[in-house]
Amino acid sequence: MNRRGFLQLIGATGAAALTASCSRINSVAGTAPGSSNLIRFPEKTEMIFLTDRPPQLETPIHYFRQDLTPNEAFFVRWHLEGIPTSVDLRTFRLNVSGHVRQPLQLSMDELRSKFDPISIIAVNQCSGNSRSFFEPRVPGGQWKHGAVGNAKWTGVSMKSILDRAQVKAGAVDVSFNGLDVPPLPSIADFVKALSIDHARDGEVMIAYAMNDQPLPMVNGFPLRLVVPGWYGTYWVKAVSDITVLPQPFSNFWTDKAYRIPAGPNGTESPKDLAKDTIPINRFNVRSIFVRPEPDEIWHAGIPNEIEGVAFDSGYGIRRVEVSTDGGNTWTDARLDPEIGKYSFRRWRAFWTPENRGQYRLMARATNAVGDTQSKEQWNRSGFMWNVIQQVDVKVG
Ligand SMILES: Nc1nc2c(c(=O)[nH]1)N[C@H]1C(S)=C(S)[C@@H](COP(=O)(O)O)O[C@H]1N2
Ligand SMILES: [Mo]
Repeated sequence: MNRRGFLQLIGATGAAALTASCSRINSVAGTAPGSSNLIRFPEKTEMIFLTDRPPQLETPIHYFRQDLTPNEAFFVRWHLEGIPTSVDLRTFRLNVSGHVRQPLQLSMDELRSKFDPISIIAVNQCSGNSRSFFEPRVPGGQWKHGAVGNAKWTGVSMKSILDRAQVKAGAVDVSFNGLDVPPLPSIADFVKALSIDHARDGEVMIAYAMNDQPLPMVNGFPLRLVVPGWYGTYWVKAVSDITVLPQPFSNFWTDKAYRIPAGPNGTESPKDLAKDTIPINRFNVRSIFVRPEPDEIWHAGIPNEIEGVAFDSGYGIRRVEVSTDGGNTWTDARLDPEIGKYSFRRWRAFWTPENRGQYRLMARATNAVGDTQSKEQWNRSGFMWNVIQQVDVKVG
């Protein structure tokens, strides 16, 4: 079904469906640089293929030349095979229950009409973005740098929903469950939680629109949690059940998975694994080259525009420095205007290589509280990669 057919279906019947079919564009084998296995899912463009059951699709880097990542190119990550492929908006309700005086069952119409809408531009990034660069290698989705995207999210603040539900004294956590289901009873349902204070900070939101359009089915239609500055694992998709808890939340996905070493920047040594771990939380600071892409050939004697994006957990990017000589000398890149503290901050630098040859480019971002990127980093889960990126470019 094409996009228009999909939207017409929502308009005409209040129901939306996703055909489960998808097509492989190109089956290049191997991992040679630049060779990507592309796939097309309903409502999505050609994406870098990791897995299809459940879908894990990566955004090609050239989409980051735009401020906002188009919905059709936004990365996709699910844990469980049983993902929702259709949602009937006539019967769908967002349920709010647990430690509240006024449980709620909200229809999409009520969410739109009974609450003030808010919008926020924010980066969503998978904890495992760039995992394929860890050395020694670690198991898990072998993402390059495209398990991240920047979008304008519109919906209702979690605070306004919780206020309407009248949270009782003594609430500790709020858990979020989506419509996806485990394939076997032995596999834990994907449920995540935030502290009650975090859930009520006025920024955490339930989004019904992404870049002013309904969410694509595989990005959480009809509603998803948006947790600005925090890793994607908390951004529960197709969220249907919110439970306020008078005790700390606990399940496989918080007690065993998505934990990082308690030390600085979630780092540990492969030879001496950290004994203390904590739940993954806010983004560290990082920068990603958008141009040149690894296989681009640039020209001597003319100005080439180096371009990238940087972001952090919301302090804001203060500085991006670029090196064109493998890190010996650094110059400041020009930052584009800030379009939101949780957004990508775009940067660019003009560079006129004098001679032909091979050059090593590097970029290093620093945020408003002085955090910068790491020189080396490792952890067993392949989380929070923010090593200063190197791109080798051929000047012809
Ligand atoms: N219901 C549900 N929500 C989920 C997940 C999931 O498996 N099920 N995965 C999470 C993880 S780990 C990430 S990185 C983001 C990815 O969001 P996206 O697919 O829209 O890019 O969704 C999060 N929300
Ligand atoms: Mo993730």
